[in-house]
Amino acid sequence: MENVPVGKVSVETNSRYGRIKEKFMGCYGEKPDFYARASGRVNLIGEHIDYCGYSVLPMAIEQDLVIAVKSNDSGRLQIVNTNMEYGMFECDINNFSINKEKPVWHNYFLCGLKGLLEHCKVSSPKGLQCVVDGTIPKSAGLSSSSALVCCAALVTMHANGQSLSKKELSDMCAHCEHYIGTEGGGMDQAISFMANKGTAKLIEFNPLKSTDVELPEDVVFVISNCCVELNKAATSHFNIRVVECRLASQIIAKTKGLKWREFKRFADVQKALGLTLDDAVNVVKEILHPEPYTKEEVCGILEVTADELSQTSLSANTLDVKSFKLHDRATHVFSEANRVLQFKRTCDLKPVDASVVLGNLMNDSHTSCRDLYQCSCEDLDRLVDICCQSGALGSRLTGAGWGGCAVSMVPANQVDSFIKSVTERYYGKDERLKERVTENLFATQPGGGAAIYVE
Ligand code: ADP
Ligand code: NG1
Repeated sequence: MENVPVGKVSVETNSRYGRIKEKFMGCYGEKPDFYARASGRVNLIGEHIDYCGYSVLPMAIEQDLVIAVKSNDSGRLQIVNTNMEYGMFECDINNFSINKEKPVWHNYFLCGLKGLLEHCKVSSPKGLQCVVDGTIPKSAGLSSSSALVCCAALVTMHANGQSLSKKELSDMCAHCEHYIGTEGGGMDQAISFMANKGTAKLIEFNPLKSTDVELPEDVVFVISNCCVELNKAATSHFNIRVVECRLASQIIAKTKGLKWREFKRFADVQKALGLTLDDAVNVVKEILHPEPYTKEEVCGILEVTADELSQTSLSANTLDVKSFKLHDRATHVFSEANRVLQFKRTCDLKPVDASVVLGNLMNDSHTSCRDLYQCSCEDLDRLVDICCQSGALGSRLTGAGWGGCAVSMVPANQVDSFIKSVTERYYGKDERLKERVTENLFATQPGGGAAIYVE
């Protein structure tokens, strides 16, 4: 099993690492022992289906999170951020708690720290002095939070002389990001560790597996941020969707005579019933009604009390939700899972019109996210429309949504005119956005995964 690579970095020639080292010496008076990095990612297709057990198709991006580290025997964790927006933090490394109600940035670090210490049963953890430096736009669907969680786990692993494979780290980090309260799937953590420069990946779950996906050479993927931010852990939008999917799969399971309490994910129900994804869409039509379900109706169908439902299906921040949209969420998940497979097949078979087929799949994915899954927002929809009018063959929201980024597939010879047009039509209209175009609108190539560097 493959481990995270350990390489060399020259702080003399790499100005970013040079600046991080300088900050580290300014804070702690000594030079760091090592640096760890974890990248952000852009999901090309397969939105809100990883936590339902379905494959997704992301690639790592160049933007990443780097942590410079020195270990000691102080029993303390000290973390400082190069961005003044994030205040410094210090705690006992053997005794800390993760605040779900107020997900301040250091709590993501603590998720990775706790996950690794528990997984490896480290009884006397090393004290850590850290400087964190991130370039991934936050709450923009590019996975800044997971990069921090994964990087913190990697730091803890290396400082304590532990060795886990990329796969073990991915599974462990997917689980430990739940400490902050969001019940995501494992896409972000898997691509963060398993990415390879130059290729997108099909990520499959249970068991976790990643396969290279060769993208057409005549297109470039361009990311644009609508600049509306939504923090997943601070709101219940994300977990409500997770719960809606869980309830829909449990109702389908029960109606079809399965032991519904044993099911939480669509993929497991589909497998138990021996359905194709197309069959599954028809089963949704047959069993679920398009109107929202009240909690009472769900309890009636599953034959449980409201308290029992909280145990079997809800999460801490969804206990008070009164109405669930099940038909539309389920239809999105099954059809999106199908689009991922079609996208991968098209990349493999390379028909002459491959980029048109892929573009259409991306457009359909956005429509489904917007209308059925309702995880877009007005500005993001406007940006996606502008991208399509500016020459993209396909454009869609990427990541959790409710704001954040669109990813567009653009003919390689039209990238400059695409960027010019989106700049004028979206960013140029707003004084605040005008100054921030470079960081929010950029072409991207598949980047590499997590790594450790020493000088
Ligand atoms: P994303 O979709 O980017 O993962 P989330 O809303 O889930 O967005 O998480 C964003 C949070 O992650 C931020 O509010 C902050 O707490 C943390 N975070 C992201 N980037 C950094 C960074 N460079 N330094 C410290 N914390 C960060
Ligand atoms: P981002 O874009 O990082 O908020 C979230 C989930 C993913 C996945 C996508 C939607 C976490 C850590 N990440 O990603 O697992 O469900 O939304 O496809 O919860």
